[in-house]
Amino acid sequence: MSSVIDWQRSGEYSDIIYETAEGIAKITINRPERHNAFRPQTLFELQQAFNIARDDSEVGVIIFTGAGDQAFCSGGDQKIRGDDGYIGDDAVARQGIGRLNVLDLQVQIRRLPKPVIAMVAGWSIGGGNVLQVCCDLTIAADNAKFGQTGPRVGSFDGGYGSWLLAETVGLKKAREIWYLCRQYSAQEALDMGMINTVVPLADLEKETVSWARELLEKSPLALRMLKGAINAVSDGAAGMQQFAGDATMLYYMSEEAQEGRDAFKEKRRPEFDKFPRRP
Ligand code: S0N
Repeated sequence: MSSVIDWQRSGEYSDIIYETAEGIAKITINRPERHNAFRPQTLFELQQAFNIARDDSEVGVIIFTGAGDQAFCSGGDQKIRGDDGYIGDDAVARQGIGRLNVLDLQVQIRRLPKPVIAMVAGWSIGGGNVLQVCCDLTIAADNAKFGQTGPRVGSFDGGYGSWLLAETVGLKKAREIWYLCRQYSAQEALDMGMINTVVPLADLEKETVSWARELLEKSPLALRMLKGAINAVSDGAAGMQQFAGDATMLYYMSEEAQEGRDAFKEKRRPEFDKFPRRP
């Protein structure tokens, strides 16, 4: 895959790469020897990188991908799976306690008020596929393969991995994907509505960057509100809380709300009469 944009790398990470260019952040899982399976450390670093991208006002779109062209992500690293989760090398792990911290990352991607595009080459499997389902858009290479493995390897994701997938591809298809653990080509994934487009592997980054640039031309607040609105329905009260927070942010930006703040600071009665009581 040739690079179509001058990525600038920053930060010190062992399991991921964080890069930015032209208002786009690219976050790459960098464990190609395990088909980019994640371990606790990978997830800590991903959470940090997504936070950096969220806080960077220069960044409008995030591309999430895996290193190399063999895998986007193959899910939890089964080689370090203990009896109650994944065993890292942090203080918690030293007490023999496992972690299931991919769930935090899923929520973070859903809540992040900027579009996240999954750029998928090769395997998108298990918890890796759940991550691409959580992303706003997915651009796949023609060598991509998608699937869940839970009932084969002794795991399942009953959260976003199940019901968000069902919302995305329909209940019957979601059951088939999970119950039978089959693998699906990029074209099949496109046909079932699990991804947005398929391109030749050589064009994957060019196409993804082109989608990102198109997004950057759009109103950031409109994109933020649409992401919140679309996710609010399936995220229930938590989704509404996020959407309501955005409504508060917009209200703060109005003269009407600022009048309340200013009146308090100036120790006077607020003059709300000057604002219309809208129909
Ligand atoms: C992807 C597969 C089908 C590719 O097969 P292929 O092409 O034949 O390659 P391999 O030779 O198998 O793989 C190349 C090397 O990569 C290693 N590797 C691949 N996947 C993993 C993995 N997930 N963990 C560790 N290593 C992996 C291979 O072992 C090989 O290296 P060597 O030769 O050195 O051994 C095939 O690789 C495959 O089926 N992989 C396993 C896919 C899988 O089952 N993933 C885990 C599914 N479960 C989860 O993701 C957990 C879900 C989850 O995270 C979660 C959900 C809800 C609540 C909590 C959690 C939580 O656990 O946190």
